[in-house]
Amino acid sequence: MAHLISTSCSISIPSRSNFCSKEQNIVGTKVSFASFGSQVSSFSLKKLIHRGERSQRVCTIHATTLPLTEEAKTQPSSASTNISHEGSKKKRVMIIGGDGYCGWATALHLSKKNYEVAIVDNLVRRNFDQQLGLDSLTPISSIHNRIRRWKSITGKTIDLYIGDVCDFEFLSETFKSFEPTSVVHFGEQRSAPYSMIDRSRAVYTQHNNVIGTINVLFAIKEYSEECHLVKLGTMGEYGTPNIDIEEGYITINHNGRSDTLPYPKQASSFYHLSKVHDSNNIAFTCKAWGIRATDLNQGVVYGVRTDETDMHEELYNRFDYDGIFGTALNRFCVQAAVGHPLTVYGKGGQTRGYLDIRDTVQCVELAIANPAQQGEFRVFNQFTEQFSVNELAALVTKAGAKLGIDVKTISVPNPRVEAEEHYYNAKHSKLTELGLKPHLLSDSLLDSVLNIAVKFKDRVDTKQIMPSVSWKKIGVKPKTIAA
Ligand code: NAD
Ligand code: USQ
Repeated sequence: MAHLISTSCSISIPSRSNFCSKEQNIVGTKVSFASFGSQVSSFSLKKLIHRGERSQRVCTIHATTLPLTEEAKTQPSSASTNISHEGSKKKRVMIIGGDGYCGWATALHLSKKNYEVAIVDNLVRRNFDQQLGLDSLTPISSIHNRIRRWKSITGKTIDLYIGDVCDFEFLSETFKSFEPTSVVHFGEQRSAPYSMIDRSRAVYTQHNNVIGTINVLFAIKEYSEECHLVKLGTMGEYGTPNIDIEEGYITINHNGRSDTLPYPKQASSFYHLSKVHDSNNIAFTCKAWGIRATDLNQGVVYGVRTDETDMHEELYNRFDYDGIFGTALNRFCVQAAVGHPLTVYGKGGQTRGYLDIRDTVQCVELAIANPAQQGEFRVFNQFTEQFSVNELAALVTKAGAKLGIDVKTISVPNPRVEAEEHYYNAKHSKLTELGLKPHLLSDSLLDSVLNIAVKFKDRVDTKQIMPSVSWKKIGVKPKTIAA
């Protein structure tokens, strides 16, 4: 049972690379961040509670924020009591990056499905917003309030560990304390434009992502050898080759001999490259140490609502629409809602795999429920449909017309270096074979994403819509993004 140990203890988020300045320490209840000459931000941490029987170091443990009297009063809702997962012993899932877009929705989904869930997050994503003057379209509560609200509605506890997975000491303590049977690793810097702002963000992205993942691999080897790693990779690792994209591996006949080899990787940003490096490191440790891992090469995610985040406004997920963290379809819906022309980069023939956020959570659940074998490095392509940017623009234009919105499209000079007209046919059958029931991009689904955009359109800062990061102009000098 969790118990209150302090309302003002000291936690430190360790500083690494240029990104984390000396000020990036949490002292008492106040946190300050300063980096790249941009804004300084702060937030409060309240009511630190830990799991007494498991925790070993006070500084790593930071769990629910419910007042204890309120915790005792809450009961599981009827919605949650009839859902359980297989197996006599509860599976313990550590969700790294559980305060983010995919991670938050997944944490709630798995908690509702009766998994024991812990979120590990250093909250750096919220700091990027403050540094760059960005904000989610949807208002999002603090992680503490999110978890408290979840507990009050469902009676279910989500443990919380605030810290950086690049700090191995911190990560070790979370492993020893929570003893995960699965780790879902979402906790990376995930924006391609962010990684292309300047040298320091490129270095930060690769350091954060590659070192964080290596640490997770070492933690599994050291503390939890049976633990299944479910790692979020990206379809962008493959690039846009002029042949079909397979799921992870391709069989090649060469000079009379044949072998099944990792599919060639041609990533097109320092972010996407960090995922390639992760995949190589994971594959190596599966062979060398017998780690069991699933690499989910996810396409672009869209939407914001899941059954669980819909339960209360304090459970709302984030929805990025800006030129750095916003992704194509989500951006187009917001642009339509505020009367901004849809920003098609270049010729608009760029084709990618897409999926609804409700399918992200489903895919992760399927991967956990059907784990890789010890020593296996399994790769699933995680998307449900392919679209070109022009096709997305046409779909949003049609959906806008139904709502009485006259949607226009402009061709913006492409800030990226990428093929604008190309062949694209990526396989994605392995998750379907495991039972994925996709939510395809129907008119009604697009209406619902557009409706969310319309509902919150007064929160949109239209200055953040146009792209501000150029792949070709990246330089050494720290660049401050104009607010
Ligand atoms: P997000 O930025 O919303 O969430 C990432 C979370 O990880 C944030 O809460 C952040 O604070 C945390 N984090 C980052 N570095 C950390 C560290 N060193 N230690 C602890 N926590 C850390 O991103 P998202 O959109 O939820 O993406 C999650 C994962 O899925 C990423 O790995 C991303 O590459 C992958 N992915 C996302 C998409 C998409 O369309 N959003 C598509 C394909 C793959
Ligand atoms: N694009 C436009 N206009 C826009 C925004 C994007 O034309 O306003 C184009 C881009 O040039 C690109 C495509 O749309 O060709 C997709 O861009 P995106 O910003 O939606 O997605 P991307 O940068 O690839 O990254 C996102 C997530 C990342 C994830 C990746 C999956 O941020 O974490 O890894 O999707 S994938 O694209 O399959 O690699």
